[in-house]
Amino acid sequence: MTAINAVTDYTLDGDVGVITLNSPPVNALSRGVLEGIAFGMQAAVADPGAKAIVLICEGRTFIAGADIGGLGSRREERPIDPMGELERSPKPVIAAIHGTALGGGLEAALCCNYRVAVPSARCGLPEVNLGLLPGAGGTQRLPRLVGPQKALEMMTSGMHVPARQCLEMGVVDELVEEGKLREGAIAFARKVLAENRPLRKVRDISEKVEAARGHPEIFAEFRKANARKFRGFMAPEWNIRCIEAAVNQPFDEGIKTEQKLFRELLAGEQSAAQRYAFFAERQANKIPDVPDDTPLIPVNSVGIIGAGTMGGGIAMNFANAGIPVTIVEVKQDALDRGLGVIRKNYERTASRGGITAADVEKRMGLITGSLDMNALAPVDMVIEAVFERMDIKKDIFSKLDAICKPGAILATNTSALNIDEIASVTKRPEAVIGLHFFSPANVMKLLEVVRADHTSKPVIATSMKLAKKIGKVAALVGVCPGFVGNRILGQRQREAQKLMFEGAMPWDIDRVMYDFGFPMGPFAMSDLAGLDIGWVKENSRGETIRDALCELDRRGQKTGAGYYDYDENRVAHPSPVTEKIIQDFVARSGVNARTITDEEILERCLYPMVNEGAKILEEGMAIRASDIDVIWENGYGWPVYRGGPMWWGDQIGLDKVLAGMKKLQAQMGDLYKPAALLEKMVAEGKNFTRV
Ligand code: T1G
Repeated sequence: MTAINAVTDYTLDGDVGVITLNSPPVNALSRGVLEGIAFGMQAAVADPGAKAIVLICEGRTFIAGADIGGLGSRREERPIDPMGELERSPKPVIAAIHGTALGGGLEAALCCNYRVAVPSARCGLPEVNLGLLPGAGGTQRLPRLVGPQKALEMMTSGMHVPARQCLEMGVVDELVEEGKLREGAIAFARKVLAENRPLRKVRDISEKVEAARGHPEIFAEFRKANARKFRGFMAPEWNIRCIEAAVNQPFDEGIKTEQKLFRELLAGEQSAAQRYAFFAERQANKIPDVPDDTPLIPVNSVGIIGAGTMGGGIAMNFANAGIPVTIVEVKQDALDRGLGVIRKNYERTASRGGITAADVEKRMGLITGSLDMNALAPVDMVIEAVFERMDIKKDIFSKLDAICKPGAILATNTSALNIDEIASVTKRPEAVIGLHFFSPANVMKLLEVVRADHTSKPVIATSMKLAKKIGKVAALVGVCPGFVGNRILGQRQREAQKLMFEGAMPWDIDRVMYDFGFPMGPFAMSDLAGLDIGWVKENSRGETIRDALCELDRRGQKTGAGYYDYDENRVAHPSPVTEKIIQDFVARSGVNARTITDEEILERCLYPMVNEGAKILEEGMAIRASDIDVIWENGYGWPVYRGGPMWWGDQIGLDKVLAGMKKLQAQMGDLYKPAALLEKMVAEGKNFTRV
C-alpha cells in the first residue's frame, strides 16, 4: 500500500490498482482529496501491474461533493486536473459507489469509464440547493447518459436517485452485493478487462442529446411546468441553460458555458445565502451545553394525545419513520375521524406515486387508536396535541405522570403556552419538553424543540436526534410567548394590520411579501387558514376589520370571500367590499390615509422581525442568529435564497435596520425601541451571521 497523501492511498490488488479516499465526514472534494485523485491516478497509470483502476472511498459515503465551506475561497495552488486524469486514463477506471455520490462526487464518477454501486447507494447533482450548478462537467455529462429530460428533473430538484434507478438510467453500470463493494468493483474491473470493453467516455456518448436537438419545447415546457416552484431562484434556470448547452453545443463549448454560468452563481448573493443555510441547518443541532456524547433515551414507541389535525399529522411523522404510534382520543367518533384523515392523506400520496399501497397499509398498521390513556403506559414518549388551554394540558400531564413508565419523555405540542407551568404538575419536570410542530405537521419541515427550565440534557439530545429521524429540521428554543418563530411572526402581523390603518390595502402588503419571496402574504394566509379562528359570532361587535368581515360571513377562502374575493377557481381578487370596510375604519380612527410605498411596507414588516430576533438572542431564547434563520426558512417560507431574517438584516446593513427602528420609535413610540444587542452590534461594526 502506498500513501498518496494524508487522505489517499493506493494499493495493487492483483492486476487492479485501487485508489482509496478517506476524508471524513463525507469525503468532500477538499484540496487533499482532489490531489489524492490526481496523484493517485498518476501512480495507478504508471504502475505496470495495474491493468485497470478502481476509485473507492472509506467511511460513510463516496465523495459527497465539493467542500462547500471552501467554495468561493481563492487559494493560489499548483494546478491539478483530477477529473481530466480520470477521463484521460489509458486504463479502464471504475468508480465504486456507496452512500451518496453527490455533486462533484458524481461528477468524478462520470469521468470514470464505468460505475458500480451497492443497492443502498444514491446519486445526485444537488448543487441547485446551494444556489449553484454542477461545476465539474456534470451538466454536460449527465444529459449525455440519461437524456435532457431526466437531467432537468435531477439537477433542478437536487434529488438523490437510488442506485437501482441509476442502473436503469445508465448512470450506474452494475449493482454489487451490499457490504462487498470493493470486491464487487474489482471483479467488475476484471470483467471489463476480460471482455476487452472499450474505454468508454461519457463525453463521447451523444445519442440522447442529439435526439433532443431541434426540440426547444423540451425546455420551454419544463420551464412553464416549474415556474411557480422556481420563482425567485436563479440556480434552477442556470442549470436548465447548461443542459440546453449540452444539447446544442459541442462538449467543450458546453463546458465553457457551464464554467461561465457556475462562476456567475458562485459570485451571487443567492448562493452565498443558500450555502449559509446549508450549514445553519446543521449548526442548529449543536447545543453548547448538551455535548454530542450525551446519552440518548431510546424512543421505539410513541403516544399521541389528540387525533385532530395536529395529532394526526404528528402521528404520521413517526409512522413514516417506522415507529409505532398509539393515538389517544376521548371519543370514538373523534378517533375514527382522525384515523380516517390519516388514511386519506396516505392514500392521496399513494395516488400521486409518492408511496405504494403497501406502504399505506404498513404505516396505518403502525398506528393504533385508543380511548384509554392507560394504553400509553409502555411508550417511550408521549406528545400531547390537544386544545391550547392550560387547564386541559395540566390535567393531561398530571395523568400522564401517573400512567407513563419511568424515563418516558412527556412532550407538548403547544405553540405558545408556558411549558414550565405544564411541567410543574408532574413529578418529572426533567422529562418534559416542547415539540412544536407546524401545520400540516406531516409536511412542514420545522420542529421547534422547546427547552423548559428543568428539561434534562438526555431529553433534549434525544428530541433533537429524533427530529432528524422523522425528517424534521429542528432548532432548540426557550420558553417565551410564541417561542421564536411565532414571536417574530407577531411583529410582521402587527405591522401588516397597522399599515392597513395607514392607507395600505391588504393586496398591496401581500404583493410586497410575495415579491420578496414568501409563498403568500399575511392576508392571503389568513384567508387560507380562515378568518374565524377564535372568532365568536355572539360576542362579535365589529370592532376590528376581521370581525367586520366575519360578520358579513366573509370568513376566508372557505366562504369564497375574506380579505379577498375568490372566483370559482379560488383565485384571489382585491375586494371593493373589503376596501370600503377598511376605508370606513380608517375614517373612524381619524387617521389620514396616505400612499405607502412598497419599500416602506417591506421595511415596516421586516425590520421589526430582525429587531425581535435580536431581543430573542439577548434573552437566550435562541442559541444563535442562524437558528432563527433556520426557523423562518423551514417554518414560515422565508425564501432560502435570502438566508433568513438575521442574514437578510446583515445583508441590508444593521446600521440601516437600526436607523429604521429609531425612526419608527420616534414616530410611533417605544414599541419600536431598538434591541440593545442591535445597538451593540452596530456600535461594534459586527453582524449576526456573516463569519
Ligand atoms: N462539504 C463540506 N461539508 C459537508 C458536505 C460538503 N459537501 N456535506 C456534508 N458535510 C458535513 C456537514 O456539514 C456535517 O458536518 C457532516 O458533513 C455530516 O453531514 C463542483 C460545486 C452527504 C447527504 O450538496 O447533502 O459539489 O455538522 O449532517 O444527514 O459541482 O451532508 O458533522 O460538522 O448532512 O447523513 C454538492 C451536501 C456540493 C451534498 C449526508 N454536494 N451534503 O447527510 O449528514 S457542491 C452536496 C449533504 C459541488 C461541484 C459542486 C449531506 C449528506 P458536521 P450531515 P447526513
